Order: sequence, then C-alpha cells, then structure tokens
Amino acid sequence: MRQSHQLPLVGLLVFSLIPSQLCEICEVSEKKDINPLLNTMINSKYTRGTSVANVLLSLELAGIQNQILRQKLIEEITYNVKTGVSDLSSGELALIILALGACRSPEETLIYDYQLINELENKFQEEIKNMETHNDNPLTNYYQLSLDVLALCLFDGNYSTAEVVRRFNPENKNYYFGSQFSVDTGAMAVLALTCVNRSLINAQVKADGGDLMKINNYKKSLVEKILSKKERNGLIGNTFSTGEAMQALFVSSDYYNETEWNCQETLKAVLNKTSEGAFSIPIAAAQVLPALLGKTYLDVNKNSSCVSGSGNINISTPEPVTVTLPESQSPISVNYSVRINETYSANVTVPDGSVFLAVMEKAQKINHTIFCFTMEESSWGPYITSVQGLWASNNDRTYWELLSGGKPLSQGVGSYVVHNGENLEVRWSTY
Ligand code: CBY
Repeated sequence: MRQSHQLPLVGLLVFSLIPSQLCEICEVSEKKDINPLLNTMINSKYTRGTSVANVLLSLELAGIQNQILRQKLIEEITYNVKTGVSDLSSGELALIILALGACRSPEETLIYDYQLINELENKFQEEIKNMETHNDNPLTNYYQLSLDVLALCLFDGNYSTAEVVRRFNPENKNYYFGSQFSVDTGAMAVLALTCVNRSLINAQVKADGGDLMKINNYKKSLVEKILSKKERNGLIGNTFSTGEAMQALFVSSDYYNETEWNCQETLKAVLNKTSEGAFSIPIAAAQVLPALLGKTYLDVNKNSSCVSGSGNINISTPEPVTVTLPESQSPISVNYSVRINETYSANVTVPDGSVFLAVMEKAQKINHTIFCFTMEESSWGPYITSVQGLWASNNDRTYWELLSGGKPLSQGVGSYVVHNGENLEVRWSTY
C-alpha cells in the first residue's frame, strides 16, 4: 500500500528531473544548422594572412572529416612555420600549436619538429617584458596572452604560475577597451585560467594553495563580468564574442548558478545569427562553431580524437553556397569624417552595397592629404593602422575607432556594409 503511493511520487520526481538534465546538454540538435558555418570555412580561399589555424582548430574539435581541406590548411600552416616563426605574433603561434596538437592528430609531431613550444615560451616572455617597459601594455593584447597561457598549459610548456597570478587579475586594464569589458578577452582568460587551475590541482603542489585560491577568485569574477554582458536576446557581448563566452561558461558551471544563464536561449540566438549569415568570414565561423557542438578549446588535448557526441560529422558534399545577388550599382551617398581633435568631413558617393573601406578609398581620392590611410591584413580582414599619417600603437593603446552615427561598429572596414545617408567616422581613440 505504501509502495504504491510512493511510485507515482518517484515517477514525478524522475520526470521533473528530465527537463533540467536535458538543458545541460547545450548543443545543436539539427546538424544541418551548422552547415552555413562549414560552408564558409570550406569554400574560403585561405590565401596567406587569413586565420588558417583558427579554422583547422575548429574543424578538428568539431570532428569534421574533410581530408582535402585538412591537408590544405596544414600545408599552409607548415609554410608559415617554415618561413618564419619570428613573423608570427604570440597568439598566432599559440593557435597554430592548438590546431596542430588538437585531438592527437598525426600533425602533432610538427610542434616538436619545429620546437614551437619553446618559441612560444620566448614570445610569451617578450609580451611580459614589453609590459614591464611600457606601462603594463603587452606587445599584442590580453586575448593573445590568454591564448599563450592556454597553449603552454595544454602542451606542458614552461610558464610561471606566479606571473599568471600577477598579470591576470580581473581588474587589470588590459581586459577593458575604454570602459568596456572585452567579453572575448575575458572568455579566453577563463579558458586559460581553467587549464592552469586544473594542472595545479593535478600536480598537487601544496605550496600553490594561495595561487590556486587567487586563480579561482579571478575566474569567478571574470565569469560574473561575462554574464553581466548578457543581452536580452541571449547573446553575450555581441554576435562575435558569444561563442567564446559560451566556451568559458561551459567550463565554469561551478561558478554561477542555473538561473544566471540560460544556455538554450544563447544557443538559439547564435543559430538565428548563423541563419542570417552573420558568420560569413572564416574566422567568425571558426570561433563560434566549437561552442555550438558543446566543445571548448580545453578539449584540445583529450586523449581521444575529438568526435562529437553524436558521431563524426561527415561533409564530403557541402551544400551549395548561397549566391548573393549582384549588387545594384545605384549610387548611395554617406557622410564620412576623420576625427582627431578637429573633424574633417566629406560627402562620399559609393555604389549601393559597398563596405566602409570603399568609402575610405573614395575619400582618399577626393583629398589625399586629409583622408589618406594605411591598413594591414588581419585575421578579421583589413585593420586600419594610420589615417592622415597618424599611427595606432599598442604601446600607447591608441587606435582608429570606427563609428556610425556616433556608435562604435562591431565589424571591421572590410565587412561593414554602409547605408545611404549614414554618418561614418574614423576617430583617433585610446582603449
Ligand atoms: N586576436 C586578436 O589579437 C584580437 C583580439 C580582440 C579582442 C578580438 C576583437 C576578439 C577576437 N575574438 O578575435 C580585439 N578585437 C582586439 C585586441 C582589438 C585591439 C587591437 C590592438 C591590440 N592591442 O592588439 C583594438 C585596437 C582595441 C581593436 N580590437 C580594435 C577594433 C576596431 C578596429 C578598427 C580598425 N582600426 O580597423 C573594431 C572595428 C571596433 C571599432 N568599432 O572600431 C574592432 N576591433 C572589432 C569590430 C573587433 C571584432 C571583429 C568582428 C568582425 N566581425 O569583424 C572582434 C571579434 C575583434 C576582432 N575586434 Co577588435 C570583437 C567583437 O566584436 N567581438 C588573435 C589573433 C591571433 O587573431
């Protein structure tokens, strides 16, 4: 009699547990939803300068079996390594190590053939040295320093835990651009600190108790800052930082409680952006893909190959790329300004569908003295390095900020499509 009363109760309990358990599995259910990302990565040309390592890392983590593409990417990386590791920034090298070493792939040997860990140790030291001589400013930035620590930690390189503790305090200015916390940077730091944390625990060094506690506290505070950047639509920071924020939150579930983050909502928001074509450059697709499959960069040195939960995704026949209609050539006109202390403006006419860069090029033709500029190729496309002969500098934390209607853009000059009547600006700024 008693038992028969309890049975429905037990049933109810089990039933009520199921939904919450399901919620913890936060990855795409329909594999076709990630096809736009795969197509972007597969169909790209991968000429020098694009972020090949990022794409390879992402494909390996996703368990994508496309040997032709894999070989192409590995060739490109090997070329980069052979022709000059010295030309690579610390973070670029860290990404190469992560990509080559991902999931026990046979290419891991390249890391040791070319002594890449050793090279990275030196580059990390140079970053620190630069901070000591240049007012705490690294050669690159904290996103790259985090990648460095992550790669050194995952591949048994040398780094000092004390240095990590000294540098990665969440109040450090390098986590911020202006007054804004950089979600991308914070997320990468959480991944790095998680790795350091785990290896300290594994090593069971008692004297490290203090460091361990500090690293835990840093992580907690960074996770709070990341969660405070949650938007109403579920994105964290912006479209392009959300995938990395998800990775950071996946490895930090002990640091926030269930009510603070609805992973499904974030996943849905990212999938919406994916279907809108927001991740249309390879690096954007590569950075968001692992999280959609429930993976993180910490899975890189798992002892098995990185097979996704529901088996390998085999994409020998990718879906055809969506062909964008030819741009209508009807001209549009925008207002373009360069702001240093004064503002220099011009009305510029460009074909409809043009990107920011086209506006800058047109303005330069109109008045070279005022609108001349230089740029360099980055993994995200062209990055503006100087305007009117005034150069951005990492040592001074200065850069040329892009704005529309007074608001900072979340895309670079090569991607942002301008609109008729828009007020575009490049502004001499500090971060
Ligand atoms: N990657 C890096 O080293 C870059 C790290 C990163 C945090 C990066 C964003 C995040 C990422 N996921 O890759 C970053 N940007 C940094 C560090 C910087 C600074 C670069 C100088 C330095 N110290 O290394 C700086 C100057 C603050 C910066 N980004 C400027 C800009 C603007 C560029 C304008 C120009 N002069 O050309 C711009 C356009 C913002 C603006 N309104 O001016 C900008 N960044 C943007 C939009 C972005 C996003 C790109 C998104 C896109 N679709 O194009 C970004 C993903 C990224 C690249 N920056 Co920065 C951030 C985001 O929106 N989520 C490692 C290396 C190995 O690849």
